[in-house]
Amino acid sequence: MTDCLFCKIIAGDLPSDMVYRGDRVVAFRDINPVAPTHILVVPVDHHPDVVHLAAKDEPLLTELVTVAGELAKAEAGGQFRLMFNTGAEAGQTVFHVHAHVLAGHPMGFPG
Ligand code: D5M
Repeated sequence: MTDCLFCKIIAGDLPSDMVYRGDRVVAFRDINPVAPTHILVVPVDHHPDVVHLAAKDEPLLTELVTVAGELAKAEAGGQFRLMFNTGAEAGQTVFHVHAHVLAGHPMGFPG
């Protein structure tokens, strides 16, 4: 999608701190980190949210979660929070599905 921020990052039209680039999934550091490790894991294909992704391409969702786990293991020993904000009311601001990988310090819930 031409007006999608994350499509532009994936295409290389906008800068990012890319930490993983596969054929179908990429990952880059969140611009406003809220944990020592805060990575966004993003499918190359545009899906607006995780429910849409699960309905249309379940293997891609599995790959997204697998990459999230590998990055969390490499950066922070493998314990992490995986978060998909889904809908504006839930805090989603970019409507290209992305998994927040948060790790690197103790966390309570919520917060
Ligand atoms: O998360 C959207 C996230 O995207 C939010 O944590 C900020 C991040 N963001 C926004 N612009 C950029 C760029 N340019 N690089 C890296 N990260 C970015 P949401 O769940 O939709 O609120």
